[in-house]
Amino acid sequence: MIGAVLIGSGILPEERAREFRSLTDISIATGMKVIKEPTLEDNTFIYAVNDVAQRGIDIAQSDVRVKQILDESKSKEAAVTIAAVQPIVMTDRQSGQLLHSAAGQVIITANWQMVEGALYSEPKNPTEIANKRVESHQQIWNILVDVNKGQVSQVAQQANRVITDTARSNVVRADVNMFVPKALLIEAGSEIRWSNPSNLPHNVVGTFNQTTASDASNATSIIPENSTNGNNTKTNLETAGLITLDSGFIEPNASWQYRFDKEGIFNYLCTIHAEEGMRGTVIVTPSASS
Ligand SMILES: [Cu+2]
Repeated sequence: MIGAVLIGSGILPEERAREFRSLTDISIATGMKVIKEPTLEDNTFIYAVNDVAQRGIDIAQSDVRVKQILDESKSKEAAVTIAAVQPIVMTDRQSGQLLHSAAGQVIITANWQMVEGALYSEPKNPTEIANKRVESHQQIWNILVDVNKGQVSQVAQQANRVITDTARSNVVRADVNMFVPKALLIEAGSEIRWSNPSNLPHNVVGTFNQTTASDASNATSIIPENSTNGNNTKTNLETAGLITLDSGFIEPNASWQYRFDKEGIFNYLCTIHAEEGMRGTVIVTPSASS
């Protein structure tokens, strides 16, 4: 039995990373398992860090309190992220045995935004919202489950985070821990700049799917497949009309920009804060001048 289970409340992810110690006799299986990709119709993203943690999602989703959280979030047209982050599964190198604790943790994040007090649910052109007041709300719930007993042991709601800003044309603010605005609709040939006014690094990672938004609604891949396993070469992804974009770390007060030359849909996330639901979408329509 592994005793060291990190429970997230009040600890920033980067602080958790600092506490990480490599264990010489134990290896940690990694690889994000994507269970549901977000689509334009249902902006819910579900992933687990491993098969055992994935059990926590089913356990949580059958709980009455969790069902209520998800229903309320959907009624706000929030972008919902469900991340099963515990338990970590480890392999004992000597016996080859898999070890994990019974304590599972599922983090549910709902992100919804308002422009001039009206719910921002449909992505808009940056020029339409420029100089307007944008409010971004994020609500986080920590669900603790017992993966052996199949029960939810605790549902804890964290404080609501709010970021208020004046929208700037073609700029997405990468802040703690949300992208503002979370979705934009632009014409091919436009450039978007992600700027980081916070005191933490962020990144922009995802797959740009070169297809029309309606076709892409059922086939967007937020996690580049070649980042989770080495089976897909970049060439295969490119022939499929998929381009992997990775900004690298955007340090505090720095920014990163990208010009979208073709129509398509770009679902992305900050991999550092994925479990906190830090993700966004850029929809690129054909250029009006071509
Ligand atoms: Cu981030």
